[in-house]
Amino acid sequence: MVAIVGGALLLQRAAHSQVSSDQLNPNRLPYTPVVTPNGSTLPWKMVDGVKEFHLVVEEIEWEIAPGMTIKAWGYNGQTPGPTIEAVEGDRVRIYVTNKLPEMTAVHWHGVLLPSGMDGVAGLTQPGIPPGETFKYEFTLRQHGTQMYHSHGDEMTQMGMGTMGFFIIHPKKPAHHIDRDYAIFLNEWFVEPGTSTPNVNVMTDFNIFTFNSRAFPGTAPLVAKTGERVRIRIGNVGQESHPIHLHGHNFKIVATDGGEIPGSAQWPETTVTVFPGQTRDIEFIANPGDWALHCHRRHHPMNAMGHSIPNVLGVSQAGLEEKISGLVPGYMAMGETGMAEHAEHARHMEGPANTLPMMGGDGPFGNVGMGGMFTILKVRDHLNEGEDPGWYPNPSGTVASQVGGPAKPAVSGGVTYVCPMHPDVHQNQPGSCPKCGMTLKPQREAEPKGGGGNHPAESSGDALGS
Ligand SMILES: [Cu+2]
Repeated sequence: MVAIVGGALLLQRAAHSQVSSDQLNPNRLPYTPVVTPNGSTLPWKMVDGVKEFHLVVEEIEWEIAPGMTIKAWGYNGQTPGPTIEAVEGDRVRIYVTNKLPEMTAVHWHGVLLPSGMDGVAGLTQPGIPPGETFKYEFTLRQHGTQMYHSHGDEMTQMGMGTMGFFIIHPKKPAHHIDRDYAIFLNEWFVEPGTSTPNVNVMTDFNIFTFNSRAFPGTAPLVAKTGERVRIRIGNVGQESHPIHLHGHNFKIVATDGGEIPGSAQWPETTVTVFPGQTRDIEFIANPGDWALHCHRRHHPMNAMGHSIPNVLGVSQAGLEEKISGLVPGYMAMGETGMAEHAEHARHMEGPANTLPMMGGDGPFGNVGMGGMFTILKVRDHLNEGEDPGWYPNPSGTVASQVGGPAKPAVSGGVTYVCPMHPDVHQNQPGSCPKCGMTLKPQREAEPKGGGGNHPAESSGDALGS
């Protein structure tokens, strides 16, 4: 036993390194390897005809997005843990070493196996004590998107991130897949300024993640125009997430219970994944930059201040001056919505170790999103392994301002005003000397002749009212 434990730990060191090129070389694999954005694939080693894997469950430091790092619990330095890939018919042996401060067990969610390998602490095995290694071994009798997660003190352990994909490829795929992605959903509550998720929270989460990353920390998905893409989505969290893909109709082709027959599939643009479920979607990629996000409206957002008062539509004129006398640096906001928050976050220091509600630069300015949000980038040509940048929209296919872009101010034309400090205004673009926000163009009295704008539409001009 000591020798096995020692060997497992020794091999685990190697497991932390990159997957060998053989294991990711599609030409040497009988399947299209799954890509786990912001994650990795678990290496394996063939030992006497058995695929051997090694997982170490431990406390880790995990970056949710630049500017926010949490103390999570994960496998092999990651949450979700590295994706296990195998093929139907394989015999697998999985060593699990527990470096958590309490017992654990690993349940192979959706995998058909002997009861004693099911990984429920107390029911099918004793919990793995801290410092010990257990061995699971079984033959894969199915294919599909399964998961693994701890099954002992679930509230704490899964709340801290102990989960991962267990993907079993069919022996003979029904059709070829060009890109195969896997995204784990999760939600967290991390009090701003702290780094340990509060696993006691049941409903009011403030960080929402794809593969434990929040936008703008989420890696994009890429594909070539016309390719068949599969996205596998898993959830062992506390909430359901309706995941929406722009620019495509897809079909839900499988659940963790197996494939859905073609006659039972229907087209969708949103797939809801409840806790304890996986869903596979497939589609043919259309060129563009397409948002992929949870459609619950708080979930493509970062840390939310749920206890703040609702001031939407409430005039805060003069409030800032009064309160800033008592609270230096006080800034009134929310009167016109929260989009300005993204602007403030660029130049104002927020609370430590948390994320502004939304952020991320796009080709047209700030992307007013966060949380469960990423981008599917589809191009006619790709340099594999490189981010293709922003989509070069064909001429005439971008929504644009009626009357053309804002022109430099002329007398009686446009003036540039700080949304926060109405006393700051000037006749050219710039930023507010008080708060640094980008000044917003506002039309003064409409000059005769429409000021060069489209005359028929000047009344509907999109400039500030
Ligand atoms: Cu959601």
